[in-house]
Amino acid sequence: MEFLLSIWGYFQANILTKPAFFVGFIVFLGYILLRKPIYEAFAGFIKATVGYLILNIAAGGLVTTFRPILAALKDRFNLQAAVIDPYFGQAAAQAAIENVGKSFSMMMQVLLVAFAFNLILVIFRKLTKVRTVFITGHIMVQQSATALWMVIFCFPELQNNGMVMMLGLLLGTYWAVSSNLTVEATQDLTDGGGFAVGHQQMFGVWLTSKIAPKIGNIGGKKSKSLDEIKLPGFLSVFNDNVVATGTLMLLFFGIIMTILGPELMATIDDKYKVESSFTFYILEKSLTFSVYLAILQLGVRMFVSELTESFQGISSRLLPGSMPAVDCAATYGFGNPNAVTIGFLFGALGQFVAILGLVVFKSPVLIITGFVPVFFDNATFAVFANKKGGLRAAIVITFLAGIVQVLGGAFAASYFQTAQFGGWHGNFDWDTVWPVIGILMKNLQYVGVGIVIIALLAIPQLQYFKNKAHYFEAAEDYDAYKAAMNK
Ligand code: ASC
Repeated sequence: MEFLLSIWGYFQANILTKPAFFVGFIVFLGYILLRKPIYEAFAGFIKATVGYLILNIAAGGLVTTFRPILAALKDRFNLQAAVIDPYFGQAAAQAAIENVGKSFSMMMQVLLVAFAFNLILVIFRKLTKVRTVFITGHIMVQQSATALWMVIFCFPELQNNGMVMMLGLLLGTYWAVSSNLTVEATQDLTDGGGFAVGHQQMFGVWLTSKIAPKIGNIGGKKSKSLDEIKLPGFLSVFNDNVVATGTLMLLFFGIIMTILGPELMATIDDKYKVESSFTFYILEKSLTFSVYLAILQLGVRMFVSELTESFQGISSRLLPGSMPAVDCAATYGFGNPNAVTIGFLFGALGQFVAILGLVVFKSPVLIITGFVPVFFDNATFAVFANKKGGLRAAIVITFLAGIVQVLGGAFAASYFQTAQFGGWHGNFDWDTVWPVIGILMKNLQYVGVGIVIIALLAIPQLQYFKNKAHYFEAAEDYDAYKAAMNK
């Protein structure tokens, strides 16, 4: 048992929580299963891993550059507020767990049970109808932290082993079922890219894919897709994605950094010295956004094309009809690049309106916009919404999502008592689905956990029931699925 746990420890530390390698090895294995020569499998491993590392650099750059800027609003206005962001959420959860004298080290076993349970659900997919394996490791770690605190909060008496088993089953079910919900929409967006979304807003992606067509076609008035919009006259410079994003981010972060002021900026960014020009500092910082977005798309294209081809090996020989569920940013390489920017801006607008509402109505918990949810969730929603319902859907849905993120986040930070530790997870599913799960667990205890797991497991059954003939085809053979759906 010790030996097995140490193998798991190694796998977890070096591969599972490093999706770049995990994806690389999956690509390698996929090519081998497709009986490609070993050197081609090797080449695939390198390209997929490098592609994912590029994506990491870009996503990490965005997060480390822009997260402190938004979070600094809290200091600027001397607020007692919870930041809705998974990094703050993870830190708050950890602090809360240690505050009640429990150990954070249960995480390793929780991850093992949850990941294994996800795999089991896929292996028995004929029965369970689950098609996706969640492989976005750093997200799995963040979610385990928040969920561990929720379970400790709801079951303070539970012993560690019981905690690990219960949480493992709960998380594994959530990973499997929620990512499975995104299969059809993601395949449609990527024209059979061969992956699903395994991140923090899968219920939101599903919801978007259902309501975007309706919003995009209100009263028979069809919204234009971003791809069809060609701005006239001098505005035509904004048809270029780099110009559009650069200008909008300059406005957005320019205003925020001006509000923060040079002294505060110098304390959160040691590269800035108060003596140097604040104007050019703002210019450079803001335009970095476009830089990272461009890098991100390059990385996505690289690993997705390898994954698409090689995963056929896995889905034809090892786990038929299955797919990997990866980072939401993988979708940004598809659809209109300006969708990402639109989603961020209208999501932020929705969040700001909701925060103003909290202030006006004297909410006991105040919220500060966190960069990860406001950007990555809403950019993802906008990409899907634009595809299914055009610009109107992208704007309306992300604005509403921003409001939901703040109100749901404020509720959760207060209910689960992490506000006093400075944050809440804050991504869409964690402002909607998870608070409901938590309320059920707190009030109905084990019955609540049972209800949650059964309700989650019923979701793929319902999906299957609606499209029995082609449900597995959507993952297994997209061209056949598309042909059948177009009929
Ligand atoms: C998250 C998180 C990140 C980003 C990244 C987006 O939720 O923790 O670092 O989103 O995964 O690509």
